[in-house]
Amino acid sequence: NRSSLLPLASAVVSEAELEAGGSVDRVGELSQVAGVLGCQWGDEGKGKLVDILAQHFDVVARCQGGANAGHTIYNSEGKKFVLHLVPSGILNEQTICLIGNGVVVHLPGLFKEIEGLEANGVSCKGRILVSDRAHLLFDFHQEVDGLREAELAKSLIGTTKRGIGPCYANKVIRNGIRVCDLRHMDTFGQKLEILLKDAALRFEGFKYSADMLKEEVERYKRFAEQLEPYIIDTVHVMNQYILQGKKILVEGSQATMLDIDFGTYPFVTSSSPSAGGICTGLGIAPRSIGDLIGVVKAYTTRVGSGPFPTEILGKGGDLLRAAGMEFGNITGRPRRCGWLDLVALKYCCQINGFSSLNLTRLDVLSDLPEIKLGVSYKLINGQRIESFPADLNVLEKLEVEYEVLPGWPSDISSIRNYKDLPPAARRYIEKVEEHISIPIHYIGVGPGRDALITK
Ligand code: 2SA
Ligand code: GDP
Ligand code: MG
Repeated sequence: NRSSLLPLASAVVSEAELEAGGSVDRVGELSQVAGVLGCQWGDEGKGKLVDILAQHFDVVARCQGGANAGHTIYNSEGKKFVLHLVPSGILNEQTICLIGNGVVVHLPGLFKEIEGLEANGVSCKGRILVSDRAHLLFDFHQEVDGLREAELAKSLIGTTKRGIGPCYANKVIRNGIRVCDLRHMDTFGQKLEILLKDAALRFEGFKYSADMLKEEVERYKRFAEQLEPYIIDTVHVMNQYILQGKKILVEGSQATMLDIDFGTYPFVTSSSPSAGGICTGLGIAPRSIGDLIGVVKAYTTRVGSGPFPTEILGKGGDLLRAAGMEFGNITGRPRRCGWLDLVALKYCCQINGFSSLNLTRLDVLSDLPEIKLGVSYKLINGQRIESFPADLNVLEKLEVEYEVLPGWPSDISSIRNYKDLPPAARRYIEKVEEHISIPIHYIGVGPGRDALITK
């Protein structure tokens, strides 16, 4: 069921469909195991789509990242929730929310998030499962994250300072502490001491004492008890769910351009937000995964440092930021804004093999006299390239070639049928499809649950 491999004709809404209203039920068509992944540098609106699709899935699972994610969703009364570790299926009462082995879990943050949800009437009891293989992210990881950034000074990555890199570093260097270790509190302190000693040796500014260690172990003894009902072998559970025919939706966080392997390294996160991260982060086989939906903003944003070929510097970027209210969910940092980059998007689509795309925030582009689409890159020597370069030196010097399309001077946020979109908005969508050869099945025209056009 990979419509990305089908000819583009499948992407275009037929005349008959347009006559019928141009709105198609795409959700019912999704495979048993499906995924929603970010296509750019994060904040594309993955949470919103996951929340909407969750009504049709039994399980929503996170496979990578941690509380660096900020997924914004709204309930049917329009109440806003920003989720960091809890999967975006939580507002749908029937959905089980699973945190897979690939996620790094900050327990104080997780419990705070659950408390906040419960206080706002969202029942989490018995609905959240946490992998016994997931790595624990401690407060000290966050401190180390800050110290590393301070050390990098001008060339800092611009992390969320949520401790993500340091925690994955411990995982990969093989001295990390996992959720299952909470069941052995007798040796927990020794393991934690090794990590703290390491940090103190490495960073002058990092202080720890025997008393601090003791206090942290006592705190984690309480967390261990509190977490016990949530802990499970999620690999076994996920594979059982698949055999039982349960519908599973995987929620990506961050995005392919921030992927540790495929992103603009070193200005990336420390996990695999691309398709491969689903298998490694949940322990399910590639062949069990069907549809993957790529979520892409109608323009581009990036928070943090690193190359951004289609960035609009100066006033133009400020205007787009103001129109889209583009500020980080956790850190409140202004997001850098730019045009849609089809070279980067094609690269991302190659890596992930999306069956369809969700183009989000199309409403934000309303009222612009013209809209640019980055269609190719030209190197300093004039050579045109079709692939996304690995080398930051190349990326920083290249020139982007644009196609300029007319804008539409009207508010589209209350439109629900494709055919009712202004012709220029449809032209923009179809132009992207033409370049990417993947159908855009979902179009976001507002933050609310209902503000989605299916095509
Ligand atoms: P980290 O913290 O180690 O993962 O940071 C490494 C890079 O990854 C980027 N990153 C993000 N980019 C956009 N949104 C993210 N989540 C929050 C949000 C961000 C916020 O939803 O708004 O509040 O600032 C996210 N998480 C990680 C990060 O900016 C670095 O470039
Ligand atoms: P995520 O990290 O990919 O889930 O995205 P974020 O929640 O960080 O940022 C996306 C922002 O855009 C949130 O504030 C969403 O409520 C909002 N949003 C999602 N889709 C749309 C859309 O189609 N139009 C508008 N105007 N806002 C949207
Ligand atoms: Mg976000």
